[in-house]
Amino acid sequence: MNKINGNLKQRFVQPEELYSFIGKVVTLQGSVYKIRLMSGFAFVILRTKRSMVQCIYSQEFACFPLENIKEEACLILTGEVVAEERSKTGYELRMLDVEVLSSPVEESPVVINNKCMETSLETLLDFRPITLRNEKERAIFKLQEGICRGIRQFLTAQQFTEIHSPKLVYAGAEGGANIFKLDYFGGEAFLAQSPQFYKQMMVGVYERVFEIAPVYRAEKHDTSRHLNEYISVDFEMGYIEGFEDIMQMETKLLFEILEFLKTEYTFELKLLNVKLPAITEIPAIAFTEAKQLIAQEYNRAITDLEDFEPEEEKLLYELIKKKTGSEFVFVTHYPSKKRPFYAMEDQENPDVTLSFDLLFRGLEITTGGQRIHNYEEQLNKMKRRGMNPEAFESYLMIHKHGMPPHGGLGLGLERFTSRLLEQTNVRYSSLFPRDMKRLVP
Ligand code: AMO
Repeated sequence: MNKINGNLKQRFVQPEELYSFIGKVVTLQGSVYKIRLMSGFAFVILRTKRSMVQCIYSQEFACFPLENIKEEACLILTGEVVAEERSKTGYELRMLDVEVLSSPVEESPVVINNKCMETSLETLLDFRPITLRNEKERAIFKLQEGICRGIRQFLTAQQFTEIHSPKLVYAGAEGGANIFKLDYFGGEAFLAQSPQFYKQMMVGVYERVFEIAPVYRAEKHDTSRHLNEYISVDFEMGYIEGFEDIMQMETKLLFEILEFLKTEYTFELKLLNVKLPAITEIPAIAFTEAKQLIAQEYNRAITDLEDFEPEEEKLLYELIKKKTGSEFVFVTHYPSKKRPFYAMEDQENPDVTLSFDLLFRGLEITTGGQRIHNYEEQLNKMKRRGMNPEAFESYLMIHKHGMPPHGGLGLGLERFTSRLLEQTNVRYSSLFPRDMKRLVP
């Protein structure tokens, strides 16, 4: 009988260690990213887990014909590491022998090995399984991984517990019509619009919780900032003094994410030429004040009293950047009418909530605020809104059975990534975007 002892054999050299093997013959694995024919030799670029390895093919050293390898073939390659000043890494691999593990059976429908993908967003997404192999395309999602690792590292250090809440739910938390309904064994269920109810429930258990998971919005409009499935970064914390505590925590979180990227993801930051924003302090402005400021400075009429128009978000960004240098701005005290039933109202002015949005480079990336923790207060607000409290019995258990003052936020991972990289469409930062027209791949 075989016994599995957990020791995965490391058969090959890791590309990151190649530098220490100069002068030695090594074996490594990877895919052929690009073959560039020169006179008398060829450059073969090998795509490995994170980096590209420059290899040289020459009949002088190789014991196989170049025709044996094609772009996108998967190889086990044996070669000699030689110092080479002109290579970006300071070395290259002189190809000696290969074992071809698999070879493509069709020509690629789209060129993926140029510096940037020179194609439309549609084509980029249609052929996602292969276009993601482009060096810059995959770097976007490596950076996104870095953002999530930074979040986990910071929040864990702040004693938040990571949770996983259900995505099949009995009711929507965010209101509105953008909820996916499904048949659940003959009954009705929904896809979670957010982990709102569950993260609040879990504050009663752990005091501080967070979750990074997909959520679903049946948005029927096709815009550059809406997806039907996106990754929501949520945290929720108890024993807060006010919603300002949440903004403080988010500011520190963003600062720490950027610091983490600077140390762990320099390769991708450089490759994608990312201009990281400076974060020391983030200005905060009340919603009505922001509306008036935009109207005054840009001589615009205020048409929507309860929300920002996308254009206003961009103008506010310009204005705040000019005045303070910050690329982020918190907008606080949103009108109660526009916020969900769980949002706490300002005691002094119940028309507004103790809530905020964070705008980054002209786009809303976060919504957060303080929640109602008092049972009567929550019940009354639901009744005022014509909701049936009985339908929310399991949620209201937390209010009935003691909850600390608490609040939290939800940050759209794709929106944040996309603004960080200054992309024109949030889909560029979604691995396999879901929108009204796209369910494949
Ligand atoms: P909200 O509905 O504002 O708040 O969503 C929070 C953040 O999620 C992102 N987002 C989206 N990203 C891509 N496509 C969409 N269709 C989309 N909709 C929202 C945005 C937004 O700021 N429960 C509250 C959060 C909280 O108070 O804790 C909520 O979900 O970046």
